[in-house]
Amino acid sequence: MSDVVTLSVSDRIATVTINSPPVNAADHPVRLGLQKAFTGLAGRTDFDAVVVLCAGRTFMAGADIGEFDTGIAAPHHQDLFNLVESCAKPVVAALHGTALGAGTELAIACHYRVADKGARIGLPELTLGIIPGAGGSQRMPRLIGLDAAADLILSSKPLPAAKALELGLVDEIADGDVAAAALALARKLAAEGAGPRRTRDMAVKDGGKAAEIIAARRAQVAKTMRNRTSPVKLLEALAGSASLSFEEGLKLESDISKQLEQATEARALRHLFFADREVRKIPGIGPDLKARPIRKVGIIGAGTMGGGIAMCFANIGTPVTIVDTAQANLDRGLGVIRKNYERSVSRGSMTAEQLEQRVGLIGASLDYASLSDVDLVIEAVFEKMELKKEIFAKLDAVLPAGAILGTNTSTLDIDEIAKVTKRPADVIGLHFFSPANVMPLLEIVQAAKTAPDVLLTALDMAKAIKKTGVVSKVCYGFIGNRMMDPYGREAEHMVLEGATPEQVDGALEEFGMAMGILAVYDMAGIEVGHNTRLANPHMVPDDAGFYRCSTILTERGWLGQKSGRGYYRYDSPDRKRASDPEVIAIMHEEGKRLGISPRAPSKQEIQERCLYSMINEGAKLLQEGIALRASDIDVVYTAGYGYPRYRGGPMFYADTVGLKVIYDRILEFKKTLDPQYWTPAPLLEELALKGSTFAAWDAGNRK
Ligand code: T1G
Repeated sequence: MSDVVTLSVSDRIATVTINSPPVNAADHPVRLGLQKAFTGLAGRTDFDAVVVLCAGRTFMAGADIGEFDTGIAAPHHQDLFNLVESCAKPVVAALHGTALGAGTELAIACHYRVADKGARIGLPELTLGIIPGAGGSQRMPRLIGLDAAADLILSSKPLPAAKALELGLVDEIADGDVAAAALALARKLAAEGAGPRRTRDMAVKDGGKAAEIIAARRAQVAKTMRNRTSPVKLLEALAGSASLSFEEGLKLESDISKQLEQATEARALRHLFFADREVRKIPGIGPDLKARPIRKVGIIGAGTMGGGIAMCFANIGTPVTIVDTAQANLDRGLGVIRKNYERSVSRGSMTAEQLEQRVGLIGASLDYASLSDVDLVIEAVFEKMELKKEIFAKLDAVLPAGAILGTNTSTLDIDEIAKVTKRPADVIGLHFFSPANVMPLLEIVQAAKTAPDVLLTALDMAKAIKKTGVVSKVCYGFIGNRMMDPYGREAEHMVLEGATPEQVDGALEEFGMAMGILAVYDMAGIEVGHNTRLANPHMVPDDAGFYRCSTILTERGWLGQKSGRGYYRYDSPDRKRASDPEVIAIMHEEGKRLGISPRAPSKQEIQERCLYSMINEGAKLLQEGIALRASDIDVVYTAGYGYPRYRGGPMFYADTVGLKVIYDRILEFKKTLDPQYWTPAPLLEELALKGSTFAAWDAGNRK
């Protein structure tokens, strides 16, 4: 037997145990071990039933995702699970933790399933740009029905055990230990002389309505998963479960899986799976470094950001005190927090008692002395350097030794803020994105003197509050906003050249951005960017067209959704954006007044000018050491800026286009547009000219 899969028989019950940390992924050794176990059982008569279980924190959590890039050796998942299902005696799976992907497919190739009450069971393959390729697309409809299977797989969300029981995906929920419960069921089946109950032999109960079910799901996919291939192919495989024999259905599933696994969509999503985890690996932070405890948090500023950040900590049970200069601000801030929670209760995502419990964790005070026992303070006040310095000096005077001083600034120099304290090593940037209680991205800004254990504490804190923490060094705009600058600049400039906001945003949304950038400005408030540029004149180039639309709109008070108009009009109650001919005329007139030569940029040019200028800036960030990895930049954009995950992020996308293609296009833009913006970053030029990629650069720099 292999050391990752063991087989034992006792009292005529066979137990197959998989023990392959950290998640019992179905990698090659596990597959070999399972094959050996079930091949061995086929030749034995000293058992009447089988239990399959996993050691460690979870039942099998899927195929080994890394294997898709290195090649999947036999035994392949489908064949292996067919072998399990063909066992002549009843096979009972004991599910705990998160049974996902191949783990769920193994479970439904077994004949019975017992789940721990906290277990979750799912088929998240679409999040990796593939479909369940180990029989799941054929067995799941047979077990729970075609429509329920489509729902489960399209959602990519794991089901809690109770729901799985309701659907018939599991037979029992264990009262106590799931292994014991599975053993008891195995004994019962053996005593009854029960044979195997093979999923493959079941009929798809709503198979008769397959055509309408699949048609409805096709409409859903077209609306909510545009530009994606895997969901469309999934429906093809599911349709096959109702129209083909089991064997033909497996063949169809296998053919589709092979097509998808190496397609750009799957490679992009696999890239992000690992990139989302790579962000935690920081040079200088070794396994022996200890994070500081965070038992109580202080927030300075009861505004939107401060309130949202306070909720992040209350949500995980950490007491938090908000400090502001005026009681009215505190009252308003606490009121907004309560309203946010009330919305969650009305949506059913939390209970009334949870609301009270969380609100109970959020204190308020006008006095900094109330922060004398906190482990972390996060300042979230206006973007005024003098104000932040004043606050940090006061914090320095009251906070206990070892407390961490965080600032939520999005543009100001954290090194300068740290200078006013006697503890620059304890100062760090914690850049949340609004609304802070919702947006998953957190830019962790490592200042020049930030201590390694402070950085580690911030990374652990990000994971604890369920944020994706990405480390950035100090520069104007850190990673995300620094790269948004050229992206938005080109979008606005094209409006001055004669394009309409709809054309610009439409092109970007067709690429896959969740929202066109001009509509984003309308949502965030056009004055936000405008005021940041006013506060940082050194960052404004010598170009009258630079963010000129934002200036005009801000000066007119047309700030976007909040004023009912910005780039668009928002007259309907659902705040749906509508074209505003007056704004378009104003901007086109302004373009002429500035002497900007009119252009009618094609959809492709709109995408190239916005996306390539962003990529060029990203290359500069890598070169300057602001971002540690190109893949970190991809995480920032897919977690915080609505960049489509199925494109892999801006730097992965650049590799798929080809850096030389991008480099040549930038040189063309240098000739036809404002040359000050279109000089290829040296790193982009270097990689393009030697036919390399950002991925190779990351690999070469992996410490
Ligand atoms: N393959 C390879 N490595 C994996 C892995 C997997 N499936 N799942 C986790 N890891 C690594 C991860 O990279 C990290 O490594 C460590 O385990 C801990 O993970 C044939 C084709 C299970 C909910 O999509 O969702 O089956 O960074 O930090 O937060 O039809 O991991 O420490 O070096 O995420 O507790 C389908 C993916 C695969 C599940 C645990 N399965 N994993 O979360 O820990 S495709 C999935 C997760 C498939 C079949 C198809 C989560 C988790 P390192 P972690 P966690």
